[in-house]
Amino acid sequence: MANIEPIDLLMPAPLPRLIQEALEGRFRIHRLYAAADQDALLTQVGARVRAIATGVPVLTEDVKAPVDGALMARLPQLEIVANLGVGYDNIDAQAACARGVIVTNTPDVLTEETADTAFGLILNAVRQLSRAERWLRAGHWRTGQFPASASLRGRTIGILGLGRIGKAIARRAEAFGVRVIYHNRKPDPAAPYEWRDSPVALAADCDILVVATPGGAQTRHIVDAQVLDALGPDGVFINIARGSTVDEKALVTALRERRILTAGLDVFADEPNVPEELIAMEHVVLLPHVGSASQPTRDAMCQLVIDNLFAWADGREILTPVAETPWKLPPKQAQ
Ligand code: 8YV
Repeated sequence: MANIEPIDLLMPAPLPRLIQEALEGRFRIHRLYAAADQDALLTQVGARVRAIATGVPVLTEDVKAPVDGALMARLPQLEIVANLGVGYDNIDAQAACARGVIVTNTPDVLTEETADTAFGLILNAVRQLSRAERWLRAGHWRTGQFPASASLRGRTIGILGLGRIGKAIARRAEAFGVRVIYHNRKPDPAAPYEWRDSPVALAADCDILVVATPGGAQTRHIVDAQVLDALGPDGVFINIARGSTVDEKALVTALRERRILTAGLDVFADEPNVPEELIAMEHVVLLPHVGSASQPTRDAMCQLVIDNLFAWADGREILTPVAETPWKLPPKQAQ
């Protein structure tokens, strides 16, 4: 092993130490985010880079690092892009497919954690728990009574995107005695819930609309003013998917005008920038994209990134390629 030449790997965005330490030695990491002159770094090492490791949550306002066709064009030897996160809308998977580059993500290991967060948001938004706690801490209990909230009892949860995470949310809803309906492009014959043929129809027939779709162009603004109006003045909107799935301006307007009751949001259109108007709304629950962010789950996600990269480096079958690049071995290596 000592004689093996390290593989050049590009890291467009900073990743947790667990990943960085595990890769050191076998990989030569080029930290694009830390380069004073990114263009110069790409010119210098681009032709040698065979792998990318990246992720969404670590991005800040200053470090937006999409892995797009333009970047891939500068990396002619690229074979794999390993993403920390189940969502990979930060990567142009079609462009990767066209180049025979495998994209991997981190499904399954974060499903239950993210569903827990979704349910926390649902309970919090419906019962106004964060607001009640702020009220207590501010000393108001000595002189008054916190107003009664809405209830989960007898309500219907509408899941937009009944995939792995959507199903885990639905299972929780069942345990809470709450009815579930859903919308996917096509009905899922194995799903024991009623299907609705559009986001508007789903919103019209539920009380709590939960978005659990992937992000990206296909689901951009899938929740718009019309969907929010269909949800109605007693409706609760929950998003643990991607900020891009909702027209955020329409959401702010609907909340301001009380055309929906409240919202619980873990994701935003331009993270980490949250619209001031949302921050000022006491009845809305806002989280800093922590859906999967427990330490054990984040560690499991990191390990899957590491395992995918080492499997590829060793010529073993890759564990979790995404749908657009379903190869277990990169076409370039299999040739
Ligand atoms: C993380 C997520 O914030 O997995 C996802 O798609 O949004 C979250 O788990 C992040 O993407 C991890 O990189």
